[in-house]
Amino acid sequence: MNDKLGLPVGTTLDRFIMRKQEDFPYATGELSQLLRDIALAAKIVNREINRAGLLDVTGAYGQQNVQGEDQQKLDVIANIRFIRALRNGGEVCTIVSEEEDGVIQTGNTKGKYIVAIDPLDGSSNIDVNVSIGTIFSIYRRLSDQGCDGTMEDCLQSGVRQVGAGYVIYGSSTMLVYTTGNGVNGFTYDMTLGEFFLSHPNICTPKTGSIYSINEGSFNSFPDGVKQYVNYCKENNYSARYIGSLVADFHRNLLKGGIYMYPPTAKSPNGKLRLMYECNALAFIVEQAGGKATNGSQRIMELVPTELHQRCPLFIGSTEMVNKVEEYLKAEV
Ligand code: AHM
Ligand code: MG
Repeated sequence: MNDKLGLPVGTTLDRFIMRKQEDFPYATGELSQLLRDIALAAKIVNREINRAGLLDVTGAYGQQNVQGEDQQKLDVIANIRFIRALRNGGEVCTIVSEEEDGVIQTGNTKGKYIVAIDPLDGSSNIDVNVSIGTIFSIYRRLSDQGCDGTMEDCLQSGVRQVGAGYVIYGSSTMLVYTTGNGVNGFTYDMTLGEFFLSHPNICTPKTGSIYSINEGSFNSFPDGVKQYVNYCKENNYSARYIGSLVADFHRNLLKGGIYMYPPTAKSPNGKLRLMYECNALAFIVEQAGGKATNGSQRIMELVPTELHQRCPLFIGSTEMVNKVEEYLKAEV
């Protein structure tokens, strides 16, 4: 926030995290440190993205990730930056990343936390200067400290998240996160190199009039989704689809709306990944008063069995998610 002269008067992310920690007298500060490490990596990635057109880092890297998707150079760069920051920070023992087949052991065997991350989501939009994002979930390990994190530590359901957030690299860069006590958003001031609290206590509207879905796949949507999309049109809702999950989600969170990625012929389980895309946003939307399901079950209660598991996603304003669920239920 700025005063009348345009000078920043807001709380920095660092101070905010510190104040929150003071609310919990027995907290050791490790989660706070972890959040600061993520913020640091986000600043570095933001710098790389801003200079992307100048540094020859746009375009394909020439390899596919574990999911058979073409990696972009910036996917690889962001992956390296976040892993490095989490490794150096020391609080995380194990990382699950969209860009890596298996788990990444940081060597910090005393670290208490597991992080699941999509380092750069929507990266096919980089070349055309459209908003992209980073999405992360934080879990406390179940195994004892002193050794690497286990698969059981990683495959925890979303209800066990202790923190989650995203960074949107947009017309301005923002970090939005929750540790289970509401949702707060911070805008990056590039000139000062700081995130400032700009969106305290974000609450999402109960309903809205924006629907976000890739309608090009309409013919292979489940009938219930087809009917809901038609319902949106009959009610003159606005269709808004950037094709960058964080950007679509962020707009709907602030304005009210629904984002949907249903099963399609091309992606029978939906396209989005439970562990580092759906769970994090589900935690945030619930903390902001919204809802996230796979069409019938709460996203955060799904139990992952694989690191890169996909699931359908219906997320946003509660009344809108309820409505599409009604149509899906009537279909059976
Ligand atoms: P990615 O993780 O490979 O970038 O894919 C996820 C992205 C989301 O950001 C976006 O909402 C979705 O894929 C778009 O998919 P589609 O082009 O099938 O609509
Ligand atoms: Mg992604």
